[in-house]
Amino acid sequence: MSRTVSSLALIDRVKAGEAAAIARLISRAESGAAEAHEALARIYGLAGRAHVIGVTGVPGSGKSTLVGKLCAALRAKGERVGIVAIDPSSPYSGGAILGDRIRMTEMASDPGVYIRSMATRGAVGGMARATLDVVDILDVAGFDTVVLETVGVGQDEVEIVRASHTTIVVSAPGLGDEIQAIKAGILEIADIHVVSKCDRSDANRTLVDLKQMLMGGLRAAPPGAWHAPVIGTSAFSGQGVDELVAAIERHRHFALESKSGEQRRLAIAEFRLRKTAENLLLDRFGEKIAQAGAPLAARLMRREADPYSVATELLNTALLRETGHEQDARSKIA
Ligand SMILES: Nc1nc2c(ncn2[C@@H]2O[C@H](COP(=O)(O)OP(=O)(O)OP(=O)(O)O)[C@@H](O)[C@H]2O)c(=O)[nH]1
Ligand SMILES: [Mg+2]
Repeated sequence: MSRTVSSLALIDRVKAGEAAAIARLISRAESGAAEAHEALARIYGLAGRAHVIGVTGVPGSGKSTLVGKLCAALRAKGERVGIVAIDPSSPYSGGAILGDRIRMTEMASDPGVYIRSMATRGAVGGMARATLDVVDILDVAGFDTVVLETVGVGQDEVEIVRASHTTIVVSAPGLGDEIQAIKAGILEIADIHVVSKCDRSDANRTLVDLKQMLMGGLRAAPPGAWHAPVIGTSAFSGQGVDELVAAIERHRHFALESKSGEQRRLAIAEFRLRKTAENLLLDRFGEKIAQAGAPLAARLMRREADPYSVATELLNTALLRETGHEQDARSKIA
């Protein structure tokens, strides 16, 4: 019989960089189990060293390929690299998941690289909280850089990638107008723009278009603000990868030394607080709400009550029960 190791007991092994312990603690972070809360709380206190890089862009823009190149360049500098890939849940990019996994498995034979795919499906609301816990686990495990790859569609993905220290938005030549339109919404979050696939003949056009699009924003920027560079890369020829590594390093220093970098770290902390609180709220009340909800739903169905007042009543009941005023709650509802 194998005894379950407590999450707290995994911490020292995670600190020692033991892959099996890292994988285990990550799974517990993903599951959101209450047993892991104390361990994850300690992990938070130990983390804060790693540089977190978010990579986003529309499906097929070359993010995973670029992350692979970036990872190799950072490895060559002696850095250990953690990669967290958030699987795209949008149906039109679903086909790429398997390919990514295979490529990532190849990279994973290097002990200085740790790769984890996280599924967005089913992780309602909890994905952001889990992802940031996973980043901390990798940080504590000694990975100098942690890269988060998410598809830049859907608010959740965009919010998560914003919770990184340096955000890279990848644009690719030759994508249709419809796709470019989705992209417009995420351009503003970039600290660094990458135009991928610069081995293609239509890449120059994309570079020019993107720079032109960004010109307006540049004029409005306050003095001392970070100017997001536009870097053309080719994963095939290796063009631009060193320039990208240098830009990341520049931005890392900027983020550490500037007022706006501090504001960004505060915004990340606020986001994290909100997401964790939302999770705890669901953990505590989700089941109670489901139980107490059935009779109220019947009233709603018969249109004897409206959804707003019934939902308010439901929340009040759950809250009162939680704080031990069950008797009060019952008499109020009766
Ligand atoms: N010509 C050229 N093709 C590239 C380059 N980088 C990636 N590709 C191709 O673009 C396609 C998509 O690459 P991925 O790296 O999987 O793109 P992605 O953005 O991670 O895709 P999703 O995760 O599905 O959103 C693949 O067929 C790659 O071979 C490049 O530098 N040049
Ligand atoms: Mg990918």
